[in-house]
Amino acid sequence: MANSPFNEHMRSLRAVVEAALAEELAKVVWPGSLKTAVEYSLMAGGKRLRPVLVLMANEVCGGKQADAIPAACAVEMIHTYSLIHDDLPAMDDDDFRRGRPTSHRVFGEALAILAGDCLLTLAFETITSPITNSGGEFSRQIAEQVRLLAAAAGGSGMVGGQVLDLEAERGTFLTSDKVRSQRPDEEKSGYRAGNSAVQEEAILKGGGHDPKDSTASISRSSENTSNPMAESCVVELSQIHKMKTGALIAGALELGAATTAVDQDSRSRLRDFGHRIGLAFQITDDLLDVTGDETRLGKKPGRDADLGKLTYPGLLGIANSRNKAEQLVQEACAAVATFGDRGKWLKELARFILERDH
Ligand code: GRG
Repeated sequence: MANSPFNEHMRSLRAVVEAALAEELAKVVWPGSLKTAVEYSLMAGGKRLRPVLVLMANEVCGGKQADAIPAACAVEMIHTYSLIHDDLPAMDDDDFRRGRPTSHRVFGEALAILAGDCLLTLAFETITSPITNSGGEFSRQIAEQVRLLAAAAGGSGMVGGQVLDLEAERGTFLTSDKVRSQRPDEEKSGYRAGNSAVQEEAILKGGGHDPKDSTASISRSSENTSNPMAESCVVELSQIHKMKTGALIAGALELGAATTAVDQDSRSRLRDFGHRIGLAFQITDDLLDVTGDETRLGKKPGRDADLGKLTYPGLLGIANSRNKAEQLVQEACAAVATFGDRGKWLKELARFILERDH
């Protein structure tokens, strides 16, 4: 399995990403401390899932890989910035990330915040770099990529989802009793579901919830409980993660497609695939926080329970959460079936998300 064609392909795409990121960093002219802090987080390994998705989407759409590399780097820069900020004391207050002490533990809070800010802006510099490389000619395709990246990362995507997640943790709308009463008995001793308070109205009105969006029904169609109260909690949780984790993953796939001249139908199929694997990824992440191994994870498991987070295993139990993730991956694979054999790497990657141990 270690040398399967899929693993070989993943290794080669990751190597492309590592080299391209190193090349981007080599070009910057910044104060030394800032560069050191950015390099510390950006070059710390990581699965490189999102940039690999950009490259795979470009590949499945018949594009040239070189055209997708700036977008792939930009997505990973934004992802890394989000991890640095998410680990800060004002958010999750984590000590370890990617197997090393978190940025603020090493460089202090101020420099960690600035390293995150700098990665966010570097992402836009990088994605627009073909403009300068091509002698100043502004291409419509690059403008579209900038729009997609900003939408995935901003208030109707990742940042908006993070806000809803914080509100779910700290607020008061969804009472803790409502959540506590939904936990399956088998899990009660394992972890707290938390003092959850998702602001339902904000979720229903806001955050990229487009009624015409074919993925808007994901959470309901993948529902696995006959309890309406638990169902409503899971719907809210799915909406948070559709934005917080899913928007950048779906955005990566759509960005990959936008580096080619592929038709709209293929593009929306890739976005749909992304939303479904994004949710499956988050469910797996929640499961790993309960069942994962510290050495493989590169951070301590059990943080969700410590922080009182609302999670899928907390609401549905471990077995139902696994089934839900499995169902989402099947739906994702069906969405890209029209690509035929060219879609095989995407399908294998969807399975990898389900089976990952870190
Ligand atoms: C702070 C603006 C801001 C946003 C934070 C996505 C996010 C939003 C924070 C990450 C919190 C978290 C641990 C979410 C669970 C899912 C997730 C994104 C895990 C980390 O991604 P991986 O597993 O990490 O792809 P690597 O290190 O492999 O890149």
